Amino acid sequence: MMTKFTRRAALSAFVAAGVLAGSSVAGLADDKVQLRLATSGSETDQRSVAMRDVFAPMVAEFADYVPSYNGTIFAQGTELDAISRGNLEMSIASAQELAQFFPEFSIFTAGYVHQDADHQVAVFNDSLMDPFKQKAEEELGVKLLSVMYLGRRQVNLRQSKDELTVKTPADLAGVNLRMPGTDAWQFLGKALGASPTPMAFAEVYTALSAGAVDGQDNPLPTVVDAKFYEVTNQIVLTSHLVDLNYIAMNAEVFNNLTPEQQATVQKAADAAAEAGRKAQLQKEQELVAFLEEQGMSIYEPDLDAFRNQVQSMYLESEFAATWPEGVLDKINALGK
Ligand code: KDO
Repeated sequence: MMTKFTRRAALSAFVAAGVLAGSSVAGLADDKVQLRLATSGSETDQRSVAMRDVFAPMVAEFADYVPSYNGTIFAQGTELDAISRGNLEMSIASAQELAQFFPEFSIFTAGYVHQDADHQVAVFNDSLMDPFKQKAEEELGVKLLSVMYLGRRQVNLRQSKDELTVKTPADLAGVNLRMPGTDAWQFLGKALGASPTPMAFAEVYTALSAGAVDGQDNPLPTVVDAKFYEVTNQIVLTSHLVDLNYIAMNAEVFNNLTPEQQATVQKAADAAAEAGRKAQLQKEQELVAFLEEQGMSIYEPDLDAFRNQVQSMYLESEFAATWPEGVLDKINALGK
């Protein structure tokens, strides 16, 4: 049977002939760039789906996209350090993680600053973002390619609405609210009026199920995707953070691509971010009915009470002291 003349067949022939040895063999074997992406998100999360189904095919000619989900390869919050050290090429990063390296990134983590998904895109593409992108690239070796929409974070509690009705932040006093581990997240939990507990995303379902925490906060699509509705009874529509992620890539890997490949990677990241954004927004519309069918109580609190407390706490915080002069005004000016 005629062996189909493939790169692998040629390689075997060369190796057999001792023509090629060492790295040149590897070079022939797979001359594509490997783009390993680590995320604490699931495979079915809309950001993961968009990266697999939109980004990967668009770069497939010169890059192998290799995703790992649920924090299995790198625990949540360790991805940027791994990228910086060259042990990972990509992640779906957060401003909260970046704020651990550069405190001024906390401006993008502050409650009630971003108004909606379009506002996030306008801010990320505005020149106000240039110093932030530059710092991440020059000091951490991480290139922020595009902004992804994670969704409006809501307070999700084990207690039934009859047991605990949340109207104002005062009603969250003493509530043990799981928040992700970084300082910016813990502050957001306090600003909501709760007692925050740091915990990795992967542990949240079990902690809710066991009653180790009273609740957590995430957008509705995450509440459904992670099945938190199975172990909670209410959602308070605080929309306290219109949350985002960044498609992050090792800057050296990006810079070593040809200009055409760099343009394709940028286009693919923007296309994936847009596809994920649309899917997440669609789910946010649909899932209220689904969650009510699961027996969840879903209701709006006194949004002014939450907005006023959260915004004033941020403005008086040490986080605000790190925000470059005028940036908050520019962000607000880009909103509706
Ligand atoms: C979470 O841990 O609650 C969080 O929503 C924080 C986000 O920054 C992001 O890490 C997200 O988890 C994961 O992508 C899982 O959805």
